[in-house]
Amino acid sequence: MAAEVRWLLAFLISCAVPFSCGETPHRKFEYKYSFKPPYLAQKDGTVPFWEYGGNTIASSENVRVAPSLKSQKGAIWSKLPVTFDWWEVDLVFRISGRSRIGADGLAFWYTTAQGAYNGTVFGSSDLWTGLGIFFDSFDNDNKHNNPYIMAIVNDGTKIFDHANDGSTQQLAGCLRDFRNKPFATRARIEYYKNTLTLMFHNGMTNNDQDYEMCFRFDNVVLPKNGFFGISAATGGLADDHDILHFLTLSLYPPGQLPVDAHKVSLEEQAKLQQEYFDYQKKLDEQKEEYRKEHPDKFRKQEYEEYYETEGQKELRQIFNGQSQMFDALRELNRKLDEIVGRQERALSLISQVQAVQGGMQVNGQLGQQPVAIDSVGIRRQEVDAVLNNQNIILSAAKEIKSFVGDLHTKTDSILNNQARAPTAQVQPMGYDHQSLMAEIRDGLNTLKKDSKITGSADCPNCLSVSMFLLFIAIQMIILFVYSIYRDNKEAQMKKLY
Ligand code: MAN
Ligand code: CA
Ligand code: CA
Repeated sequence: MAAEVRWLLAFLISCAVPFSCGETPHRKFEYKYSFKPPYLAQKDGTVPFWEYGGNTIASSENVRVAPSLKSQKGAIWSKLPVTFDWWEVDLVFRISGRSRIGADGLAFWYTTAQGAYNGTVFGSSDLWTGLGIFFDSFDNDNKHNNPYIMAIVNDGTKIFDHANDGSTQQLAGCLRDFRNKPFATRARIEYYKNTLTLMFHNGMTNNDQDYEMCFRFDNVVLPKNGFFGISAATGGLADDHDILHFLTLSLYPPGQLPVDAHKVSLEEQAKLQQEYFDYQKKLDEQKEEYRKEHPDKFRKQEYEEYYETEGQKELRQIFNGQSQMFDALRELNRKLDEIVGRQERALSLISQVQAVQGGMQVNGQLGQQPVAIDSVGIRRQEVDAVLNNQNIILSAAKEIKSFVGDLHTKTDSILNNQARAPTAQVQPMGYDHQSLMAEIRDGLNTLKKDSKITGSADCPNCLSVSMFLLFIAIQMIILFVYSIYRDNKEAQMKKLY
């Protein structure tokens, strides 16, 4: 494809998307065809430039077109017919209810005459002339295609097909959920140069720009000087149908904006804006000065920050309660894991015992006395025996522990004493006796050998038997005296510690 053709195509597509060939229409806010909070309804309940009836309730914050009660109908209509050809209406609304399925829905109207307040089509009149856009929440034809948004243009002859959700009469539509959303849902309905466009915001974010296209339909011819209206109805099922904003803008092709006699010039606008900013700055400075001059008054306000409203208190309590519940659940979970672990260990032990039991039974079949084991696998006496053994081991361990403790304290005291008298020697008990006895034993053995030798051959230089015995006796006496002396010395040492 040639580059020129591609550029031309791109240009045509870009022209087709935003209105006609690059033209952005001028927009003018029309307050006589709009309502919004705050002070949406006056103290007497009226909404300026609007009329409402049926079960509709208007408050300072919104218009509840139909409340969530069975078989309710209501509508709100602009008092004045529109005086401009092209328009955009920004609807901000909430359709909410406690049941999984709601009913019946909300309608936006642009018709040659105001409709009824308790009509058969979403709370308003059938056989209308003009446009109806329906936010149909209930699936009357059971085709599983609701909630649905659709446009129907009527010339005053068509009876709305409620049983089939108007599916055979619709001009355009889209399947969108608009019930129970975290933020308000929005619809931007634009009628400009016979093109009807519906942009939808699904209320899942708080971003004003999150619109997506529901439909765009060309060659739509609507009557001039129509009335805007909103109606809603409930049936066997019910939702609250609330309108928060109804903002109308008149649209004008470039260069066709009507000259307003009261309109201020651009220069004057800039001058006024500058004045406003200056005033704002001056006000901020004065506020700061006042704050410095009267610190006491502001301290009170500071303290007020520490107090919480009933709502904040309730929220905090809910949060705390939920945190506690979460902690308790986590603790329960941990305990459950522990129990499961223990159970698994017990089961593996049982299976081991059963394996042993199997082996014993095999042995019994081979001629030995079979051992009677109950269904669990361990007999009561065996358990008792194991427990007794465990107790014995435990007491033995305790004794060992106390013995080691004693030993420890004694060693400590010895070491302390040693530290106090570094020259003192601590010798192991009984060492000398053993070494002496070993020496005696060795001596006797040598003597035995010698006597054998003397008995077998002549030995003129050898000792006589009597001399030998005397020598032994003297040695024994010396050893005995020495051992008594050592014992006495040790006893004295112990006394000293
Ligand atoms: C009933 C009737 C219907 C309505 C549904 C849902 O079946 O009132 O007209 O659409 O309830 O409210
Ligand atoms: Ca329906
Ligand atoms: Ca349906």
